Amino acid sequence: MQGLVVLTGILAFVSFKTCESDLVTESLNKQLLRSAQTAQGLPIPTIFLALRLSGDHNHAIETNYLNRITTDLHNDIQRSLSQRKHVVGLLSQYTMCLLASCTDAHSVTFTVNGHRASLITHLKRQMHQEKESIEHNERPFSNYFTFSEGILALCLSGVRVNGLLISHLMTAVQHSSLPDAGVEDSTDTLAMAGIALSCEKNAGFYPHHAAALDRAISKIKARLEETRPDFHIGNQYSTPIAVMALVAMGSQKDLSSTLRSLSADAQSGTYQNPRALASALIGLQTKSYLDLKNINCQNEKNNLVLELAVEGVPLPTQNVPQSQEVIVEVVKSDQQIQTYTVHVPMGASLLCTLELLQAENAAFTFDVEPTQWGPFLSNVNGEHARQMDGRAWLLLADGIPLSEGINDFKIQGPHVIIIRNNVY
Ligand code: B12
Repeated sequence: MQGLVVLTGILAFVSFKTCESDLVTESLNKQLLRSAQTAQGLPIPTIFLALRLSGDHNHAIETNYLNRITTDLHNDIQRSLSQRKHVVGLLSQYTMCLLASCTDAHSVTFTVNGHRASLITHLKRQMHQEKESIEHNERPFSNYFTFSEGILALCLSGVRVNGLLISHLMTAVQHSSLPDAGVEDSTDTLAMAGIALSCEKNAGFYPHHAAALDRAISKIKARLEETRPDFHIGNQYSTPIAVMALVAMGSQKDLSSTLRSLSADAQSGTYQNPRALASALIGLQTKSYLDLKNINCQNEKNNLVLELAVEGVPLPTQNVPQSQEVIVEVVKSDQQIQTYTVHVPMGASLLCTLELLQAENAAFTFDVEPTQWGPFLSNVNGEHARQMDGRAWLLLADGIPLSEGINDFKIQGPHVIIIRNNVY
C-alpha cells in the first residue's frame, strides 16, 4: 500500500515535470544570475545557495559572487563580531555558502580583537547565546527561523551541537511557540525548523532523541501538508520554503498542484525580489538545503549563457498615471493614532508613497534599514521598532497584513495603509 502511495507521488511529480516547467526554471535561474551580476551592496547568501543548488550553472558569475561573499560579506561579519554584534544568521548562511562551494567551513577564520577563531567556533558561540536566551527569556536572541538556520548550518557541516539546542527547538514546535514570524502562521519558521530537524535526524547524532525528532517532524509535516484551496502553503513567499521542507522531511504528499501554483506565480512575475526568486528556484526544483551535503563541484554543467539584455525603448505615452488617494494611519506603541492623506501615481511603491508623504508633511518621518529582503521599516515618527526592541512596525493594506515589504508593495487603488507598532 505504502509502495502505491510513493508511486503515485512520483507519477504526480513526473506529470509536473514538463518542458514548460524546465523553461520556467531556466528563466528564474537566468533572472537570478542577472541579479547576482548587477546587484549593489552586500551579497545575499541565499542567492548563491540557489545558484549552486540548481541543475544548471554559469561558473563565471557564481565564482564572482562567491568572491564577494568571501571578501565583502566576510569583512562585514568580522566587523560585526568585533563590535560584539549578534550575527548568528549571517554566520549560518556564510557556512552554508562555503559548503555549497565545496570549501571546508572549518578552514575559514575571523580575527576579532587580535584573537583568531574559526567560523564554526563563532557560530557555536553565538548558538550558545541563543540557547541561553531561550532558557532565560523563553525566546532566542534572534528568532526561531534564524535559530533553526544555525542548527542546520552546524549539522550540514558535520558538527554535533549541544543536544539542548535540538530539545529547545523540538519543544517550541510541540508547544506551537514559534511566534516570531508574526506573518502567515509562521509557515516559513516551521519550514526552516523542519529542514533543520530532518538534518539532525538523518545525521543520527542523538539516538536518544530519535522518537522526539520523529514526533516534531511529523507535526511540522502535518501542518505544511495543509494547503490553501489555491494549493499555496502559507502565502506565495512561504510556499517555496514549505516545498523545500516537505522534500527534506520525506513527505509523501503529492506536490504537483503546489508546484504548478509556484510555477504560475513565477510566470506572472511574483518573485521579482531576488531573495524571493532564490527560494522559488530551489523550491521549483524540489530541492532543499539538505542537498548541500551532496553537492559535487566537479563535472558540473556550465550551460547557462545570459543573452545581452535588450534595453526597452519607452514608448511615448499620453496617459499620465492616475493619481490615487492613500490614507496612512500610524498606530504608535501607546495606541495613539496619527492619520495622513497623500496622493500618489498608480503603481507607485509604498516606499515612494511614504517618501512623498514625508516631503509634504513635516509631522511624518520614517527610516528604513537595508536587509536581504529590501528596506525594512524601522522607525516611524521618531519611534524605533526593531528586533532588539522585540517590536516591529507591521503593515496592513485595507485591513489585510501585507505579504510584501514597502519597496515591493505597489499602490493599485485608493488604500488605507496601517503602520502599527507591534510586539512580536
Ligand atoms: C522573523 C520574520 C519577521 C520578523 C522580523 C523581526 C526580526 N528582526 O527578527 C517580523 C515579525 C518583525 C517580520 C516583519 C515583517 N515581515 Co517578515 N519574516 C520573518 C521570517 C519568518 C524570518 C526572517 C529571518 O529572520 N531570516 C533569517 C535572517 C538571518 O536573515 P535576514 O534576511 O537577515 O533577516 C532579516 C530580514 O529578513 C528582516 N525581515 C523580516 N521580515 C521582513 C520583511 C521585509 C519585507 C523586509 C524588507 C525585511 C524583513 O528581518 C530579519 C531579521 O533581522 C521571514 C521568512 C523568510 N523566509 O525569510 C519573514 C518574511 C521575510 N517577512 C515577510 C513580511 C511580508 C513581513 C512584513 C512586511 C509583514 C507585515 N505585514 O508587516 C513585516 C515587515 C514590515 C517592515 N517593518 O518593514 C515576508 C517577505 C515577503 C516579501 N516578498 O517581501 C516573509 C518572507 C514571510 C512571508 N512568507 O510572507 N518578519
